[in-house]
Amino acid sequence: MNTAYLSMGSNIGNRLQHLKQAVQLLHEHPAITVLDVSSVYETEPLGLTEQAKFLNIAVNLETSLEALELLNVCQSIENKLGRMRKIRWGPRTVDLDILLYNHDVLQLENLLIPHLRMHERAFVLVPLVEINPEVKNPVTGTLYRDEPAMQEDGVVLWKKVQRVEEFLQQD
Ligand code: A4P
Ligand code: MG
Repeated sequence: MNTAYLSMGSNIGNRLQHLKQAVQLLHEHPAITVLDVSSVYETEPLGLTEQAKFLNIAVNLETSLEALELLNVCQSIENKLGRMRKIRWGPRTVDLDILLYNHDVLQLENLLIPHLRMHERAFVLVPLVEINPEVKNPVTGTLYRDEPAMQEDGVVLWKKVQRVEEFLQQD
C-alpha cells in the first residue's frame, strides 16, 4: 500500500461543495481510501491575484495505485467537476495536486513529487501540517512545519474538520 498527500483548492461557485465532491470521488474509487482531511482554510489567491479567494484543504490517502495512475484519477476528477484549463494560476472549480507519494522523489515529464512549489505556499503547508505535523520534505529532510512560508498571512481557518465522514456530511 502507498500513502499520498494531496492539496485541493477551489475558488468558483460553491467552493466547499466542489471540495467535498472531489473527496467523495476519491473515496469512492476502489483503489483509494481517504484516511484524513484537514480543516478548510480560506486563502488569498496567489499568482494571479485579481481573482476570488480560495478554499484549500489537504487530504491523506492510502492507495494501491502507482503515482501516475493517481495523477490520472486526480485529473479525471478535475475534469468531471468542470474545471476549465484556460488560465494558468487562474480561477478553477477544483484543482487537485499530488504533494507527496510515500517518501518518493519523482521527476517525470508530467509529474513532479514533491510538488515543486509546495514548500513556499502557506495555503498548501498549513492544511498539510494540520493533518501530519511530522511530515518531511523527501529531498531535503526539512519538516514542512519548519518552512518559513508557514508563517505567512493570508490563510484563515474557515471550517474546522476532524474526520472524513464529518467533512462529507456537512452542508
Ligand atoms: N504536474 C506536475 N507535477 C504534478 C503534481 N505533483 N500534481 C503537472 C499534479 N499535477 C502535476 O497542472 C499542470 C500540470 O502539472 C499537469 O498537467 C500535471 O501533469 P494543471 O493542474 O493542469 O495546471 P495549474 O494547476 O493551473 O498549474 P499549476 O502549475 O499546477 O498551478 P498551481 O501551482 O497548482 O497553482 N492560490 C490559492 N490561495 N490557493 C490555491 O489553491 N492555486 C493555484 C494553482 C494558484 N493560486 C492559488 C491556488
Ligand atoms: Mg495544479
